[in-house]
Amino acid sequence: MDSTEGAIRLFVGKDFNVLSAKAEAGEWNIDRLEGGVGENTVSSIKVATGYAVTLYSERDLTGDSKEFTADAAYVGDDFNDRASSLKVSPRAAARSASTSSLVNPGARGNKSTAGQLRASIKFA
Ligand SMILES: [Ca+2]
Repeated sequence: MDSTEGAIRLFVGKDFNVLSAKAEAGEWNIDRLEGGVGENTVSSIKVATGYAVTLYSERDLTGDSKEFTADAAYVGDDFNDRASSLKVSPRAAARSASTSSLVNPGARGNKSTAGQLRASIKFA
């Protein structure tokens, strides 16, 4: 598994029903993601191993926020149909014990990749 399949997958239904969009590491307004999911529609989310995602209730990473580090068949009453932006980040250290093959000590290189993605994002 790698990031080419989407570090994060967003679904408009609970229980991973109806795939709507994928997101790689970076900061995103939801309506900018490939797949074209709209704001305030996300109800469940899949998080690839080694990643974490923070959902925000408003655009440009503002408003209320909630972090996920694993799949969530339901984002919760507090965030259902509310997400408008999100931040996806590699979670290098936390997984090193159980999945060492996914995280190498030189993973700092990921930072430059994330930086590139981040630089290419234009919040409207
Ligand atoms: Ca919202």
